[in-house]
Amino acid sequence: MKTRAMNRNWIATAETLSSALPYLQRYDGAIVVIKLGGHAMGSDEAMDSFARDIVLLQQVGVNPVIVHGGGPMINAMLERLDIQSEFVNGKRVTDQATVEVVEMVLSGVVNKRIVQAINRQGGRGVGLSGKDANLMMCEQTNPDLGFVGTPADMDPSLLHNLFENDMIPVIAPLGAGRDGETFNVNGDTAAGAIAAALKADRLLLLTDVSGVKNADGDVVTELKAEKIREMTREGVIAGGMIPKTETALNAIDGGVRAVVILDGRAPNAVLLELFTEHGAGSLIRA
Ligand code: X2W
Repeated sequence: MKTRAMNRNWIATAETLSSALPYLQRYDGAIVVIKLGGHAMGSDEAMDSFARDIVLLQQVGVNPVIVHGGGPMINAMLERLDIQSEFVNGKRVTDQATVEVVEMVLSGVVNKRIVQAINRQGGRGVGLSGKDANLMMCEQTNPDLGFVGTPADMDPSLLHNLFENDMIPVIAPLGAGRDGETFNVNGDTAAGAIAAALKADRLLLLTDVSGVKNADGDVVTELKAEKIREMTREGVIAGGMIPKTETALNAIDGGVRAVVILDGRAPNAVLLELFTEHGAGSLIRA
């Protein structure tokens, strides 16, 4: 009994690998930007599994770029330091003390955790922020928000250099301002700007919801940009989903081929989306 079950399992594995061929061919040389939100980051095991999928992507010829968030980790550190923090329209009001903590937590702790997980799986992860090689120069979003930045001038040439050397960029969403300021950028916004600068084939927004839901609460697997606008006008897309769909629309306007919003906590979410017929989450295209 046991042997037969094992056999079926292995046969299924071989079939899965075989059926991935057209997808492997389609994504050969493609640039795929993956936003890993703080809420989608789980246990060490989940991080290892995510890293393994990313290293696999790189191994089969995809150029993956990770842009990460870390909102919950910033909150925890601000709390430990007794610094109050509030959000206005999904953006953290960021004073000087806060931006120092944001940079410490994102570039220091969260970024290195991801880099280390990738490298433990045999990849060559390189940790950066938008400051490195002027990747993402920013302007102040709104004086009321303090050091919150909007990406203004992108230079992705460093990323192309890393691709050529089989390295996997892992990017914290901070950018420099013209006067030497450090700006805190929303992770989704940063991922969208980086994907647009690279004219990426895919932007995957890994979050803690399964996708864009219709009025009945069912995930819509494919949507045109116009449908997103309509659902937003009707109030079907609301709350925390709005920054994600806005990022998706901006990225598509900026030249990204398609954006997928999916649940990053699901096992092998990235592989399921890219290399199977099934896909995952909601695919948005022009
Ligand atoms: C975010 C940056 C981190 C982030 C913040 O300070 O929380 C702004 O709000 P998640 O985990 O993707 O939400 N920046 C301006 O976006 O993290």
